[in-house]
Amino acid sequence: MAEDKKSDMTDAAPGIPVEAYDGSKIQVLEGLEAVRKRPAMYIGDTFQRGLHHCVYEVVDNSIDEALAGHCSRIEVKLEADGSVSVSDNGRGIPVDLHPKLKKPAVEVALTMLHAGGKFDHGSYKVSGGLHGVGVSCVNALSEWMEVEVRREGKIYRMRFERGITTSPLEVIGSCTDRGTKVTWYPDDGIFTTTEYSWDILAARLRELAFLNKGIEIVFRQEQRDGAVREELFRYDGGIREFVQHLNKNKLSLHPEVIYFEKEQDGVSAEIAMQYNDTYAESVLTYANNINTIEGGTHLSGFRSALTRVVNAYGRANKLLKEEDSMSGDDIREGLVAVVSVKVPDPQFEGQTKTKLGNSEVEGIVSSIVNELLATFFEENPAVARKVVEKGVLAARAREAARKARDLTRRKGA
Ligand code: 0RA
Repeated sequence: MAEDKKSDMTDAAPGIPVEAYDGSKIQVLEGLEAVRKRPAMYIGDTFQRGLHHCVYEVVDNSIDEALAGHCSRIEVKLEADGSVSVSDNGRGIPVDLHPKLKKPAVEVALTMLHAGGKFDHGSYKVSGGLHGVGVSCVNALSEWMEVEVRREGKIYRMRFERGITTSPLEVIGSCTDRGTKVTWYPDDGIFTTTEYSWDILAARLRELAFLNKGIEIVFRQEQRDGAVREELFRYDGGIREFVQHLNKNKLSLHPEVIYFEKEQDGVSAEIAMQYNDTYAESVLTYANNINTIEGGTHLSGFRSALTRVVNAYGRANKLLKEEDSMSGDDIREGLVAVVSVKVPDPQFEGQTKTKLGNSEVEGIVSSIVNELLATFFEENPAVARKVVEKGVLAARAREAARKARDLTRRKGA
């Protein structure tokens, strides 16, 4: 019986040594086996996407440390040997022994599935990644991984191969700073490519910097010839600057970006918007730093409140004729907006799991937009007037098009 179990594991997870194990070892091996057997279940796929997804997964942990207020700088580095590292100046992953497992907390976090964050009571993970699988999955899918923790004056280090501890936690030096550095080399027996794309990673790191204002994210590549490529992302204006970036090659209708943020019932919402002179709508939505391309409750809450507030302002200020009525589509012509919410327990639905399902979020976002967009309009009447005028023009154009269509059809009959 025991023999069967052993051979099962070696078959399923090649490269994992079989030895005598205790309870937590079995748990680790079973976790590793599951991840290495069906990696796509955990990271989406084993192609370029999945490879890059692993970087996001590790970066998310540092983003969480930053969102908890303990870290201001994150560095992502493509090393000359093909490995990648993510370091931060946070508190450092705890190294004290887990009372039940009798292992350092950092080892638990990096080797046990779904262990991430569990030892940090009182704060919830905000980012969590699209799949939210944690660093232990990335570890399982890496030829090797090393972690360096700087805490309480000491530098700690440990090493893993394909998710298995090969060098236990040791002190390798002293320091005066704090932080965590995770370095790994993806397993080429798992991934179809182990080469990172500068552009793909840079785009996501820039996006994360926009979504999390004030965090400094440095992206570096050390080339074989010693040359260094580096880009720094830091946006103190957050999604306000994101909207400016999206509008940079367009003519904007008003110079100032409309911006507001509020936390209500544990959900925080941040909204930035600016109209341009085109007719296209470009509303990007995020939930916990994930681009919800299928939309969801935050988007519907935003849309309904936007329609209501713009119509109400137009009527109250006599900018709308009795016969005029602006539809949501009219009001979103030429709109560039970013809607970013942070939700304690996000439910992702839809074909690609990029649709926010939490029903409570719709009412929260719509009430925030109702209140704060109305306030913004009262305080910035020149902007409000331009928004209403643009919507009225769109409504009239729509009405004229409908009439022309009807007329053409009647003539044809
Ligand atoms: C839980 C508790 C503490 C730190 C972290 C998690 C932490 C995790 C990661 C992952 C990447 N970088 C990180 N930085 C910190 C600290 C608890 C304490 O010091 O009191």
